[in-house]
Amino acid sequence: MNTILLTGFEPFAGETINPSWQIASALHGHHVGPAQVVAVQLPTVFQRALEALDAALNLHQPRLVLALGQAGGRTDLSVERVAINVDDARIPDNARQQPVDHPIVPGGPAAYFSTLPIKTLVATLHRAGIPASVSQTAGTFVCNHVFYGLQHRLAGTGVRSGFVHVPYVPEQVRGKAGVACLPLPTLVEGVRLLLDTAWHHRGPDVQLAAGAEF
Ligand code: PCA
Repeated sequence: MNTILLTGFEPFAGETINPSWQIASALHGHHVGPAQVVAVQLPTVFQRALEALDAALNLHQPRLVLALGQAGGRTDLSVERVAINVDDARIPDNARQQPVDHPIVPGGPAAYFSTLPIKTLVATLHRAGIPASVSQTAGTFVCNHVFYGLQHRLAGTGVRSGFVHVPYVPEQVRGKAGVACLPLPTLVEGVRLLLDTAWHHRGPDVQLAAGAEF
């Protein structure tokens, strides 16, 4: 069975929804070529999120994995380039844990790159008129924790994987003046395009300047 694993997180930091899970659940069962999308929700809890991810990897044996997370304040679909080997929580997770400067994998590599064609993904979204960019940091909270754990587990297996941060949806920004959001249907279409492109892409990524000075 050709399976694509698509994960999203439970709400955190006082929110009642998490758009990452709304997107993932909307695409559950969707077909991409011969593959089928399986959506799995991860707890927004250090360690427990990786236990849930491990269970999903073992159960579904996916050929491609995309993890999604909410990044409130971002203005677009942010295709993450790199996961780093540190937990440094500015706020507590949903189990009230707040690790500071803990390695995710003691003795593990400092970082892992996404194994998705990040520039091709951004270019595809731009062609479709959907706001997107390459992000140079996935932060140091539970999203980076899951991204690092995912890349660590799949390193050398040939199974491609990566992480995309998504902005708030409109219902989350009522009363938050000047905070960016995108409509859920735009985000769902964007992630559908990301999965389709990542599944069908072969060979090297395109050369496209998408760096940052700071
Ligand atoms: N975003 C958080 C964790 C869960 C989520 O959706 C993050 O960016 O780390």
